[in-house]
Amino acid sequence: MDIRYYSSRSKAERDWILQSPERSGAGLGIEEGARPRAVLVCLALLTLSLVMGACGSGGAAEIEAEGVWSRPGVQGNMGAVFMMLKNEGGEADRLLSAQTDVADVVEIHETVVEGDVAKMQRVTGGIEISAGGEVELKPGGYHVMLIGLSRDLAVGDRFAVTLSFEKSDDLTVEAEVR
Ligand SMILES: [Cu+2]
Repeated sequence: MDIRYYSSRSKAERDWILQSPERSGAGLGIEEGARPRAVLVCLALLTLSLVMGACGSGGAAEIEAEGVWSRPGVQGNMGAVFMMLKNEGGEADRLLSAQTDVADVVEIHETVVEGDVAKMQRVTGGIEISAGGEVELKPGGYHVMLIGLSRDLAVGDRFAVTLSFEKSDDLTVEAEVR
């Protein structure tokens, strides 16, 4: 028997391996055991790169909010927040909801005119911002409705509003009371 193959092993190891033909594959067994781990690492890296790719600028929606402002208001009454929403990404997205500490309830509304009556209604399904497009929330149109102000909003005050989208991450912006 040629034992040079085992020359890097100690005599005790050689003897142990040579005792049983099945064990002669022990060295390979370690290699084979390592293979599933390598596959798992590859899968993990692939998953990570896919996740990172989805977060990059490659087509995903990327919303920016500019000129965020609010009307003044009195505690207990209603208020409204306006802004310009820009989608810098390559995919359409939707503003679905908003949150703020200064109101009990926050809804996405639009003002619609029926005959000579202007009324507000909730926007079902959110406000769509097309890929590369922009939508202005402005008096007489879309707005973030603040129902039940928890404090007075005086000109010059600032407060945080968090916007939630269908695809983009939540975006917290500062509204200025004008
Ligand atoms: Cu409204």
